Amino acid sequence: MMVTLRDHLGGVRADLASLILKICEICDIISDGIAYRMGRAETRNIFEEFQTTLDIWADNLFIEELARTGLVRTIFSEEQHKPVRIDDYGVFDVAIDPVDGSSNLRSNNLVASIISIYEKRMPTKGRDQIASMYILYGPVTSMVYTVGEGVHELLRTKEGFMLSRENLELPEPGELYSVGGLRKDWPTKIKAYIEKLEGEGLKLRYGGSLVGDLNQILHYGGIYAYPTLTSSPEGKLRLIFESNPVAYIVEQAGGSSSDGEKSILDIEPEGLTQRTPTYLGNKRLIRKLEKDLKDP
Ligand code: AHM
Ligand code: MG
Repeated sequence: MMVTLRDHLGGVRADLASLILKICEICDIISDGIAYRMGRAETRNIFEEFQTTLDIWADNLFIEELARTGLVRTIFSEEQHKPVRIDDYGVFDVAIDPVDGSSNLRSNNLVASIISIYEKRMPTKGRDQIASMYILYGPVTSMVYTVGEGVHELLRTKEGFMLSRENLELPEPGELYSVGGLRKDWPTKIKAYIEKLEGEGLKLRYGGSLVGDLNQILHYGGIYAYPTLTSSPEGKLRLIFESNPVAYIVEQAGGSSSDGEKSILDIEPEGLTQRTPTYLGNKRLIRKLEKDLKDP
C-alpha cells in the first residue's frame, strides 16, 4: 500500500506536520521550475558568490509561501543578507538553502533544497533543531527527513511524495568515501586517513553536491567530508545552512557527525556566515578520524 507524506506525518504534532507539507509543496514547484532557470544572475549572495536565476526564484518562493503559513517567525536563508522576520506570533525559525549546489547546474549535476526547523530562536546550536530535511532533485525528486525519530525517504510521484524507505540507517561497514577540496590543500593527517580508507577498499564517489554526495553515504555507508583545508581552515560548508541539517539526519540514521573534535550539532554558532569542517558517516569511521586528527 502506498503511504503518502501526510499519512507518514500522522504522529507528528500538527503545526510541524503542516510546515513540512508546505515545504514539500514548494519543492514540488521548484522541481518543475529548474529547467527554465539555469542561467547565471548578476547578483551575489551573503557569501559573495554569484547566484543563478534559480537561486533567486526559489528563495523568493520559499519566503513568500512560508510567510503565508502563519507558522514561521523568522527565515534564515543562504541567499539573504539578513534574517527575514515574518511573524512574531509564528512558532518556528527556519533555515533554508533554497538550491544547494547551484554551481552544478551547468552540467545538469545534482542540486537540492536543504531545510532546518527550530522552535527555539535562531541562531542556536544544531542540537536544537526539531526537524531537518532535504529535497534532492535527482533522476527522481526525493525527500529525506527527520523529526527526531529516525530518518525517512519519500519519492515524488504524480500523486505526491510517497514513502519509499522508513528508518534508514547507514549500512555497515560502509562502501564509499566522498571528500571535497583539492587534495593538495588537505592537511597531512587527512591525506593519511583517506589513504587508509582507500587501502580498506572504500570507493571514491564525489559529485560536488553536498546532498547528492551525502545521500550516497546514507544508502551505502562510508564517509562524507569537506575537511579543513590548508587554504581555508574552516573548510567550505556553512554550519547553519548546510552542515547542521545534514548532521542531524546522519546522527538520526545511526551515524556520526564531527567538526574534527566533536559533534557538529554541539557547535555554538557565532554568525550566520560561519563555516565548519564537516565529517559525516558511519560511527566507526568518524571516531577513527577524530582519533587520527588528535594523535600527535
Ligand atoms: P553552493 O551553496 O554555493 O551551491 O555550494 C555548496 C556546495 C556543496 O553542495 C558542495 O558540497 C560543495 O559546494 C562543493 O564544493 P567544491 O566545488 O569545492 O567541491
Ligand atoms: Mg549551499
